[in-house]
Amino acid sequence: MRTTVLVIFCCLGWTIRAEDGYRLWLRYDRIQDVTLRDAYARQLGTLSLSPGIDTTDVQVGAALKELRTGLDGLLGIDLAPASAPPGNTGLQLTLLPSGRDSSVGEEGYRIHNADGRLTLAARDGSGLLYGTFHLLRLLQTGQVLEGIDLVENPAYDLRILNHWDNLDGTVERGYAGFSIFNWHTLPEVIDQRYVDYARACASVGINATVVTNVNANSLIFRKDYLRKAAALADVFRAYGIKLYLTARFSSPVELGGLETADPLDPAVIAWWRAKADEIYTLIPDFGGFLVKANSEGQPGPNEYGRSHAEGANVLADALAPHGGTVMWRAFVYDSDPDADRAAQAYEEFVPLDGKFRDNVLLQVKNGPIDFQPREPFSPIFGAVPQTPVLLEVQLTKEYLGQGTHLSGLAPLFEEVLRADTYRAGAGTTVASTLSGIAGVANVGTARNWTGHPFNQADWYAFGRLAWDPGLSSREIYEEWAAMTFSDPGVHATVVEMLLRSREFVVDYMTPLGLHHLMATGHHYGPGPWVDDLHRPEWNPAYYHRADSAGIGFDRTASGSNALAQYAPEVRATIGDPRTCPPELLLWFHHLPWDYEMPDGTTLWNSLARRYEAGVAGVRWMAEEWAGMAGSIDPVRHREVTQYLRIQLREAEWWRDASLAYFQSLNGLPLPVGVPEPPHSVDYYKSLDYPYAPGIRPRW
Ligand code: GCW
Repeated sequence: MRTTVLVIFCCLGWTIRAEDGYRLWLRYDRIQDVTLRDAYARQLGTLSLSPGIDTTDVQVGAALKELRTGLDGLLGIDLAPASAPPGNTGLQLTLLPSGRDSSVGEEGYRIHNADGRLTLAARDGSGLLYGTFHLLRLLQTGQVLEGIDLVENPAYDLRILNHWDNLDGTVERGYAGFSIFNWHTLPEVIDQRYVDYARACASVGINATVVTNVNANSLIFRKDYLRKAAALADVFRAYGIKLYLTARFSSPVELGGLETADPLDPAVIAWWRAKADEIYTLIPDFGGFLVKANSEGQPGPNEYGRSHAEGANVLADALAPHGGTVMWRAFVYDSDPDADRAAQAYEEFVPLDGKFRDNVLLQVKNGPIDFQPREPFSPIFGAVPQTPVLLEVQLTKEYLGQGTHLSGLAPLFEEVLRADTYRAGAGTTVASTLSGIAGVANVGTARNWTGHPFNQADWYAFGRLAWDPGLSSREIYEEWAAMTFSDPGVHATVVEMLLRSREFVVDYMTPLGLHHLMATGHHYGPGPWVDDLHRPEWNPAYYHRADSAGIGFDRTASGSNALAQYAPEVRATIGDPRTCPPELLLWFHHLPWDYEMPDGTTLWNSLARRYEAGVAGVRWMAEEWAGMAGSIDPVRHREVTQYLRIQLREAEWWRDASLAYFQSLNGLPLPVGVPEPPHSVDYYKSLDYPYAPGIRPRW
């Protein structure tokens, strides 16, 4: 895992090393503050294991290995595990017998310092592993260990990454290279990346992963592929990570040779049972299936006149004897020209509440449309009390700059987790309604895993929030910055950039509640003018509804009434444009261009200024970053500089193309301070991007 590290120059006392980003936040470079390092070394210099600890347990083994690697790097000490007798000083690892210290649950841990001894206590191997990573994080972020006494338990049992990785190695909506899972060389070749991926996940508390795309391929269920998947599961097990696979609903036909995939057909039921049994012989702790059905062309139970619950239940029944679960996605919409896409998932799934088996979770995207830079929370949260729900967020930046734009996602995650659904009275936050969190992964074969170095922070933040949704974005970014960049002089600015950047993206792409204005198919760049796609809800014009008189999607009672799907308290605020938060104004309201905003400006002027503010924000980030040149290792500094150059150019493009288009409808002048678009709207319409990620360039 250790990469070639060259000391290349010193700056203000800080040694800046060459860095390629592969080590993520688990860098473990030597702590340069000698006093602090000596203090840690005194506290952690010896290790004793309580008698109950089984060192042959793979998770205990992983914890001990990480501890040795971490302390070797950070402190330069060589811990010899289990060699030291239990004593009064040093570090002690303890397994809590059942009945003792009920504050620590499964996967949880306590770190406690008293009388010169630091104890890490947990109930199981995974708790020791998470506690180890926490301890190392305390050192990496320079925390004082004296008198420490903390207990951590995960908020949710399921904290899962979803890879949209295809069996051919491509990644749908992936912007960081190809899939890290190499189905060609598995199961023999165990790439060190699999181990380091698992370490990174475990370090932030991620305990499950779906390694295949929701746009699924039945082949994954063939024996040879299952053996390959089993090899991955073997690696992940040591890091507390369960493997899941996506299930293509038509697999009984495609792979099983049956004539139907009707979930009520006895042969189909038997096929799924046999398949589940087979999987569990190869992967005894297999997690279960993730399913996208009757959505965007994927097969599903509706084709046989069956409901989503009937479809999910047949898979759930097959997994139940083995303890597996089904995650059934609520991302379902059809192309009814009169329907509001934002209302469809709720209409489909809320009536099914109570009809799913106990081992089915409904997986709901954060907003009612599709991972936009900003959406209101999905009305399904809190509305299906009898069904466990997983929140799905997207780490890969399909709609937020496709991997080249710096845009920290923690504030987006935090916004949805803290949103009040009012379903069971005030304070029924989305977080309080969940049974787990899923994140669409943003990693690939890029040397630094995520392409843009700052995208590592999204992986980090996702895990931390899935473990503890009460954390603030600021706390998370302060940790990440301290672990990722050596010079403390840059941390505050890095944190500010991450905290503010998502709002910049919202402003230069889709301000004031606008949404889905990205160009067709690849979603790269602006395309607000597109209105000729055969499915109405794939057209940006469907979403903004702008004309000479006004703009916005009326989702109140005078429009689609999708607003009715929210609790009365939410409706009361949002339903009136004067009390609706400006960030969501045009999501819920269609308003005239001269509508007066709370600050007295017109809607048009306000909108135009937002576009400009987004661009100014990127300019600010570029200047701040340039100012840190001597304090950040040159490779990562140069990479981010280059990406910021793209981001600034594209932010200007978004602003200019959007304003030119809206001006072509309303003929209004731009307010002072907002530059005229340099080209006509026809020019922006004429641009095409054969190199946009995810499309095959054609002549
Ligand atoms: O956001 C859309 C994407 C599709 C994706 C789909 C989904 C995996 O454009 O590429 O398919 O969502 O979430 O299923």
